[in-house]
Amino acid sequence: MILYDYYRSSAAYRVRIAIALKGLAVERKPVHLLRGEQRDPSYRAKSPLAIVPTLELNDGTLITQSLAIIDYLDALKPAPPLLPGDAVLAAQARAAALTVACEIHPLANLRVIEALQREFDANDDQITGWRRRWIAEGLNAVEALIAPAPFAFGAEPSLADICLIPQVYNARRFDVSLDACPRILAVDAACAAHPAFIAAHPQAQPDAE
Ligand SMILES: N[C@@H](CCC(=O)N[C@@H](CS)C(=O)NCC(=O)O)C(=O)O
Repeated sequence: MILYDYYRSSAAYRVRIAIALKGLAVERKPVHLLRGEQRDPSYRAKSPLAIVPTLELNDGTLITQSLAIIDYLDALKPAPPLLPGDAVLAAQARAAALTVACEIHPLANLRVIEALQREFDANDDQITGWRRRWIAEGLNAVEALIAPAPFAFGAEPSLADICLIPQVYNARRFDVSLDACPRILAVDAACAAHPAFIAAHPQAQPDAE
C-alpha cells in the first residue's frame, strides 16, 4: 500500500498515527502542498479534490478522506480497535474526532486560506486571526467532550486521539493558547509518550523541512 502524504498535513498525520497503531507496512509518497504538487494532473487523477491523504492499495484501488482510510485500515486489521467497546463511549469518541475533522480542519485548509487571500484580499494578520479563531473555538468544544484516562476516551488511544493530536500540533504551530484546555494537554502528554504518535509526528517524517 502507498500513502500519499505531506509531513505537515494534519489529515495525513491522522492516517500515519493509525498506520503506526496497527503496525502496518505502508510506503509513503510525499506530495509537497506548498509547491502545489497536489494539483498536478497525475495526483489529481488519484484525488479529485487535490488533497492529501490518499491511500493506494496494492491492486491500484484508491481511497481518499482520512477518516475513510482509517476505517479501512481498522477493517483490514481490527486489533488494536480504534474505538472503545462501549457503544456510548465509541459514539462520544467519534463525536470528538468529527469535531476536529468537520468543524475545525476544513475552515483553515490551504485552499480555503488561498481563496481568502485571492478573493477577499485577506492580509496576513487577518489570516492568522481566522486560523486561530476556528482552532480555539473547536478545541474548546473538544475540551468539554473528552475525559482523559489517560487517552481521550480510555486507557488506549482511539479515533479521538488520532484526530486531536494533529490539531494540537496545528494549534502550537499557529500560537493558539491551550492554557484553558487542561484535558487536551493531559491527552497530549499521554500521546507524546506513545510510540505510534512519536513515529507519526511531522518532524519524524523523511520529507520534514
Ligand atoms: N477531509 C479531508 C481533508 C484533507 C485535506 O484537507 N488535506 C489538506 C492538508 S491537511 C490538503 O491536502 N490541502 C491541499 C490544498 O488545500 O490545496 C481528509 O480528512 O482527508
